[in-house]
Amino acid sequence: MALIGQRIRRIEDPQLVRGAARYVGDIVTDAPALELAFVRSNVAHARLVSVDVDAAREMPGVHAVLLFDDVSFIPGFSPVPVPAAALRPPLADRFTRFIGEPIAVIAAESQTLAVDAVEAVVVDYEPLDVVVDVERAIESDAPRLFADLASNEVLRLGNFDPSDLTAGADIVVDVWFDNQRVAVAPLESNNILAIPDGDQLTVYVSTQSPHALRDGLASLLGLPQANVHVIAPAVGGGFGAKSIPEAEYVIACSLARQLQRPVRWRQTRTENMLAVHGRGQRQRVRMAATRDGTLTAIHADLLGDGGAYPAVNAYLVTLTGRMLAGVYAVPRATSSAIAVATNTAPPTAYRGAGRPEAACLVERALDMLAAELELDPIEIRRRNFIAKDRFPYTTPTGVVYDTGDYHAALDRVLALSGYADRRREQAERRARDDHHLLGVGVAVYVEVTAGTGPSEFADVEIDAEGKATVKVGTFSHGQGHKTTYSQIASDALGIPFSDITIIDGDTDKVARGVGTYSSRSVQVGGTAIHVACGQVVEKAKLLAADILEAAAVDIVHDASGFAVAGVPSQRITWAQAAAHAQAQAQDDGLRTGLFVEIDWERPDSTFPFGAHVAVVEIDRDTGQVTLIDHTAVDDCGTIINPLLADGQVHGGIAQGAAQALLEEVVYDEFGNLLTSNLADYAFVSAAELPSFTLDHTVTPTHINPLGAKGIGESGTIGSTAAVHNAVLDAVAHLGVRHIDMPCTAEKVWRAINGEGDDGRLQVWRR
Ligand code: MCN
Repeated sequence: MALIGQRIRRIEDPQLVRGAARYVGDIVTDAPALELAFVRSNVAHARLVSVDVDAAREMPGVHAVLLFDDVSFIPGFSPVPVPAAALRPPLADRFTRFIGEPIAVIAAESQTLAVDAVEAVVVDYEPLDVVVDVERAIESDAPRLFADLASNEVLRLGNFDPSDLTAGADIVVDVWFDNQRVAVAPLESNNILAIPDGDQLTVYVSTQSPHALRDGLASLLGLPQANVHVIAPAVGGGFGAKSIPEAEYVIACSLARQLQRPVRWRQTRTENMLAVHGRGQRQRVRMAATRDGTLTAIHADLLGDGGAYPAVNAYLVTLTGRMLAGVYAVPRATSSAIAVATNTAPPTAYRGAGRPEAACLVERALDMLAAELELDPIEIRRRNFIAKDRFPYTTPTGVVYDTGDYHAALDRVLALSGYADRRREQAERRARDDHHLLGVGVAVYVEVTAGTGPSEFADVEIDAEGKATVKVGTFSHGQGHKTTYSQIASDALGIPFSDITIIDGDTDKVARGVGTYSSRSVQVGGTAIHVACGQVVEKAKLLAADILEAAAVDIVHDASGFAVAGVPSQRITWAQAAAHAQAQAQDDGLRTGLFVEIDWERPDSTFPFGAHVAVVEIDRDTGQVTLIDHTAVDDCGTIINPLLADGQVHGGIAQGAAQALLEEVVYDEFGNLLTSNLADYAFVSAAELPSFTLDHTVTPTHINPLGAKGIGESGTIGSTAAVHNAVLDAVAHLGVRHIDMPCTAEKVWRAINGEGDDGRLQVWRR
């Protein structure tokens, strides 16, 4: 029986649930590790007049105290070109630009001693004017973060002056949205342990991309890659934010080399909340249509909050612009994108990374347009969908969607969610002026997966017992790749699932690798495994032909091995084929045995899609919103393991609903972070969520032989917009047109009571 498509339970879970998994913090070193603690800025914008570390240096157990002048590398990681003046220094250099920015680092015999020494450092700040809001930051008289730059804009791309959006339209809805900053908040914060041995360095680190991190560390430390060995043990969640060489990591590694002692940095929860954020985009959207709701144009002006050193977020804002057409055959879609520096922590990638921002914008504006035209939200969507016979479809933003069937996903989710009944119930509640308002929100999304990282490495080898070892360059940090990849390999090889071993997360064991992000692993890493396994089968056929003295074309392969077609009695097992490969091996120093190594290059990205329906209940007296039902129909092409895919969607919906209803990173006007711990930050828990109803449509892609697209971020992308729309649907009859996320009780109550935020809505009508 083929294993692809089976709901196989995760083989990873027993050790996780038993507490047997080993995280970076669990690794014990022979020589005790020095622990790092950072002196961090408690002023959002200041000139550093002096940093007095003398007392700290004298404290018992302190081995090193470093300031900017003591560190020579420039991490400055950015996927898009930002001006050199705005690159982030590893430790603050004369200026500090956000609360939490590291100024000095202490290495001491224990974490307690290091933290005590941090307290002994005296920093003299000369406070400077602070700018926190992106719209304020681009004003000409705004406080500037970088004296060498003319303004706080660090990146400016796109079409700033769309020609007349009213052309051919009867209505234009013009509105502002705030896609707020949220905390990534993984269960395990950032962690590193660097163990030196002369010029060699072994690094245990909580990362999504061990090879990329090794390459980054090696280059910043000025070492050959071969001298750096990165091991990612169990990782307690990454959600997009554990891909880059953090400045703290490079400092830990360089101190370990310098002091020839293991060095460990454990990021505290507060440090994580201070530094690790996602989203943060202000959006002005103009959506134009004819009277019957046919879209004629969409234009978005996007302001990406890059924080103090715009880098990853400067790229993400451009990705939002590229996905602006959504699932609709709108003839014009244009955008401008500005990445703005503010006195806040620089946001990074967070589950969906640029695509939820696009889906939220399109789906919310479309509901507003429907309301203005008095059209049903379902009807306006159906009218504008890209028809399924138009794929591959090139959007006006130049993106090529591979495959899609948006009508099917919407039809399925409406049926499954009991949409019509919900609408009836809503009408009844409104008729009897019920204090519990019912809202039904719909969102149909398309997203891009494997957007970056075009190739992946796989190495498949058969051993003397006929078992397979698969090494792969992706790294599973919660996605269950060992299970999923074993299914793929088992089907391709005909070797039992339990006889397959998957190895990832170790740069010495796996020759190369790109990593896990952009929901790329199954479609690129999984395909690499599938293709490599196919080639191993072909090699084994040659070996079997040799043993059986037959022609290779006559050899057939099935789960019990290899045989000449029509002569099933004489079989060659995998073990025999592997032994024959060894016997044939030349003594030329090259790798021997039955194996294949490949780098599979994906021809293009894939475009998963789906439709979500959220149902909320709002207490009219308090504004409290409760998500009472959420139904998702997602399409990631061929599903390798529906159980695990559902698990991915579950987690994604939780995070998306949390952004719509609860979570927000809040700074005050002085740049103080008001949400620096899990008591002040409204982190979602299971108690706030209903059980979800999930289903899938299956529209395979032609981009890879598995037909698979990504699913790791879909739940987030569909749910944020659906839940947000549900809240607005619940209060629409009270005259409320918009509430920015998160739709907290206070905001909803204010909106119901006439103090709402209408998104500065303007409507032009012909
Ligand atoms: N899957 C499947 N069939 C497909 C696609 C996926 O069965 N066609 C299943 C597989 O079981 C696979 C899993 O879904 O193991 C995820 O596959 P994929 O969509 O390829 O995504 P990645 O493995 O590349 O994971 C990355 C993605 C991203 S970008 C974020 S952010 C995220 C996410 O995964 N972070 C996570 N899910 C997470 N889950 C956990 N537990 N922790 C995180 O940090």
